[in-house]
Amino acid sequence: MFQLQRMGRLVGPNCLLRRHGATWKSSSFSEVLQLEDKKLTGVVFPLQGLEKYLAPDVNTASFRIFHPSLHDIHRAEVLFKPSARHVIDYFSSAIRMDHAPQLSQPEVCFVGRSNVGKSSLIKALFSLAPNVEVRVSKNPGHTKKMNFYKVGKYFTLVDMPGYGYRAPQDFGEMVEAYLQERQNLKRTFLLVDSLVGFQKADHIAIQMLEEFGIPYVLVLTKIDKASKGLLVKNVLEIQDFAEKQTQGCFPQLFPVSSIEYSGIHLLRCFIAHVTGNLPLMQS
Ligand SMILES: Nc1nc2c(ncn2[C@@H]2O[C@H](COP(=O)(O)OP(=O)(O)O)[C@@H](O)[C@H]2O)c(=O)[nH]1
Ligand SMILES: [Mg+2]
Repeated sequence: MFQLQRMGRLVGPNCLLRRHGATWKSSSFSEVLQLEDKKLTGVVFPLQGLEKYLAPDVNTASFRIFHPSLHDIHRAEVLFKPSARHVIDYFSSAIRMDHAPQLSQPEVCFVGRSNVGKSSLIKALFSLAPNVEVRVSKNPGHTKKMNFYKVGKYFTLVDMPGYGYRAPQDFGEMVEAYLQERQNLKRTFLLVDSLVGFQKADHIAIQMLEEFGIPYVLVLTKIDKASKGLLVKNVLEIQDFAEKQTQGCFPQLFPVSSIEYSGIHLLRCFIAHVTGNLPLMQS
């Protein structure tokens, strides 16, 4: 048993682009495409956006392992837009594995320390479906349930209870049972806070995923809050760790900001791809 518990510019009448200091915010890909090239790269491919801050000898090959075309990113976005025939919504919650809904469609889950940004990330992924009620707990460590969100008949996203700070004792067991038993689980996203990097609880979670042989992906959250220096340091350390010290970890990190939408379009595309809904035309 793993001890997880211890541990403004307007360019058209309907344009949603808003100027916020020096930052552009947009959740829709067609709007993001209107950004000038440098900003577009930073928002859509945050790892490449960091390349200019790296020493010239740093090997950035792992920054482009998943590198879909802009066309593929646009195709993926269609899955995240609801319509009368494609309903995206909260489905149910469970406090134990035997309460989890029986769903056969592919599933991905989001795990990480309390407050790392799991629910906010799901909200950002669903920003094109603003009616989805994403359950965000007011007090850190109080999301005790697994929350299931169905994206039509294509896939399900699962917001898992946080581990670490003030997490009740049964959290580890619930997460552990889900990861081991869920047949339709296609990928686990483990979120790490870009302000603090890996914490002890993250290493315990990684050890568990490695031991179970579950494929997982590291996501670096809140990148809008970290200085470029800190971000580069954490990105390089985490990439290096993923490449050299893990078996089941996808060797490319996904940095995101759920406030500025950086990395969100790429992550939507990756989720569509790993759930078998988007064969890539180019990669
Ligand atoms: N600046 C910034 N804050 C974020 C981001 N993601 C989450 N937060 C904040 O971090 C806190 C915890 O987020 P939440 O999604 O509830 O974390 P969870 O416990 O992992 O579900 C909240 O105050 C969020 O507003 C982000 O990308 N940028
Ligand atoms: Mg939450």
